Amino acid sequence: MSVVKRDVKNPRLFECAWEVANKVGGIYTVIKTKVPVTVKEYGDRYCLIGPLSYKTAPMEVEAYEPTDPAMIDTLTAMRERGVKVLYGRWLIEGSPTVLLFDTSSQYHKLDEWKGDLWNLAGIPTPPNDHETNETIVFGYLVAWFLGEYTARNVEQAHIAHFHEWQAGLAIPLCRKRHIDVTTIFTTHATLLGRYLCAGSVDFYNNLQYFDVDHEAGKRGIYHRYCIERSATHCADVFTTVSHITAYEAEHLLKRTPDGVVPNGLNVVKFQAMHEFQNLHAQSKAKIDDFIRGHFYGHYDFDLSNTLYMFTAGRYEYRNKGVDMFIESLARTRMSIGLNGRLKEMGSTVTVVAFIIMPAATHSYTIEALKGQAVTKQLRDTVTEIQHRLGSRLFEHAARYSDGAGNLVPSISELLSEEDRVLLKRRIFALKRHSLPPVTTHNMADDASDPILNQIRRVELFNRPTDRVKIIFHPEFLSANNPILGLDYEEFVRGCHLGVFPSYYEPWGYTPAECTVMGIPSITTNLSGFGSFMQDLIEKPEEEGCYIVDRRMQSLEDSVRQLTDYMVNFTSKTRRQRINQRNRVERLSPLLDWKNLGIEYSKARQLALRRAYPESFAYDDEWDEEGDYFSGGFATSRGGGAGNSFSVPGTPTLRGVATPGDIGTLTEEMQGLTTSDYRGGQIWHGVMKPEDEEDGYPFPLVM
Ligand code: G6P
Ligand code: 1S3
Repeated sequence: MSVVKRDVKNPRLFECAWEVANKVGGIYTVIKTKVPVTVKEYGDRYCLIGPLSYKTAPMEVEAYEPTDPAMIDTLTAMRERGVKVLYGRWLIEGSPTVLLFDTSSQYHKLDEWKGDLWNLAGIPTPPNDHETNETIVFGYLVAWFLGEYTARNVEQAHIAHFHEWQAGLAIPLCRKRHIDVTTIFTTHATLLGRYLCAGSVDFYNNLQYFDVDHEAGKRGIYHRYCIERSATHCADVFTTVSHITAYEAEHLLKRTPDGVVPNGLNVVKFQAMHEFQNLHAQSKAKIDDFIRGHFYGHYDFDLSNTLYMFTAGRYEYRNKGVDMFIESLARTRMSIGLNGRLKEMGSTVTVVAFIIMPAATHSYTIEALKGQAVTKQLRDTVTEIQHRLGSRLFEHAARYSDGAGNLVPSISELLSEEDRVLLKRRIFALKRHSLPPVTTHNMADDASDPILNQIRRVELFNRPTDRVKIIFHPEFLSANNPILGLDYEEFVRGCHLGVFPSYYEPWGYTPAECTVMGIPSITTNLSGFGSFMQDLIEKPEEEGCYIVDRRMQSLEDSVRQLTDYMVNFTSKTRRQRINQRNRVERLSPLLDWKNLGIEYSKARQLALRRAYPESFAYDDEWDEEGDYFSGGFATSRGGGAGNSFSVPGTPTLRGVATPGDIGTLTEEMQGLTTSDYRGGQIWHGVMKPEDEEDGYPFPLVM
């Protein structure tokens, strides 16, 4: 590719995503948590590129002027032509350099660039698709930048890594313009996959057969699909975040990925094991406070015998498996769900199931606010009385005896008539004629909201007789909320079990986050994370990582399996739960970027080798030195802590020895199909019994 010999051992890395310093969804988590290990490897040779959002950038980025002459000249040249750009440090751990382009500064070029895109790649673009317009302007700006910069910095090799279709348009442009940069494209989901799954399509059994152009056209996303597909095909290296998405990409984007780069997290290790257990107890106490208020008047269950389960994420009812969660809590076509099973067993355990998914709402319900208010008044009153009672007790005791030998007075002697009246008033205020609400908010679309409708259908109404209570909180959590005022992380720590029975989930950060916080979770083998854990750990459920089979059994059986997992969880003693949390937390090195970052290093290495083969021809000793495999990464997994009395044993892994074993990125992978590179475990869709109906999976139970 290159006419000049560039330095491939000290390359420059540009990582480009729509969510750089701009939180929209999961890719922000990927980029942000990965920064420390990438900075460790690349230092100042690393630069992230994203769009300039005036809403978030002032809080996230500190501007400074570059010192690299090629960067100074490039930015000067672009600024002279009206491009607005913010160069600075992203204020996160690792403080990486970022380059943010203001797309609005070049909107006047949109039509010209649209025409160019059509001439260059035959990609059509409709006039009013804002997201696509942004993608085009951003893509052209990034390609412009890379062209200018690589022409000025001719010493180093340049790697440009792009995430998702919104950032990927620069890839075909770099290819067509012969820009001297090697490119990587990582997809975190496919456009078509997401659309198809959200409908009632038997997705996994038909992946090979979809007429992709037709399906994209039917959904009005043909132009977006073309951008995604051209990025996929023009990249030197193409990767996805999981094997299941690799399989999907092979069929929907028509390129077999070069390998998988699993998503990691920035794992924070506590000095002592009990620290995260203490955090659980502290956070749980805050959830307890909310529960007392929410269930006022019906607070007839014992909080020390109550378990908090939850699901959370973007409101994708079917894709995120909320439908299966609710069904398993209540009842199924052939068997009773968790609520019925607990009643049948005569269990005294109460389960509160939270659903945290943002939807359109008007405000909090009066009932939800009132519950917290009356409980708070009661608590304040009890505190006041407690003080008065304490003073009286002290006075009495200080006098040694009342003369009648009465050393310790009874409570009725200490409680004044006034206190009694006040307390009674507060208790009467707790009287309630309605059941505790299933949602905390007034929903904009109450009558047709899928979650509310399913709750109504399965009749989970928070009755006193129900062992399973449900709370739908249709807003993301924040410590500033007047109700359930906790940040998401605090909430997760306070819960006992995360439940994420997803149908479409390329990776799935929610159960991964539970794992690193030491909270057990349930996921499925249709999620990237679930399959990843199943591939690595021999008996994941023994480690507190439960995986529902949504591939090889009927829907009814999957629901039953999920119910069984939850029922078994409720039978654990406190000691068993504590041990399980310790075991789960021990899995976190598997998800640590310090280990998983190696897959990104391998992708970059492959990209360099493909773009500059001549630089590697006589250089194989480089591999043997382990240059790109070391870089500060740990070389064994699951390790760290030794076996001691209070520490659970290391989980049994399926023979993986080095971080590199997890991924799949090798040059030899070329030409294979995804079923080959799963090491014999062929991905062949999901089982669908003949009698299973199409369409909505859970029929009405009358
Ligand atoms: C942590 C705390 C313990 C507490 C326990 C409750 O382990 O360190 O003091 O008893 O959590 O666990 P549970 O599963 O009942 O919420
Ligand atoms: C995607 O975000 P989503 O929730 O739309 O990317 C995430 C990061 O790779 C991934 O965890 C998730 O499964 C995908 O679906």
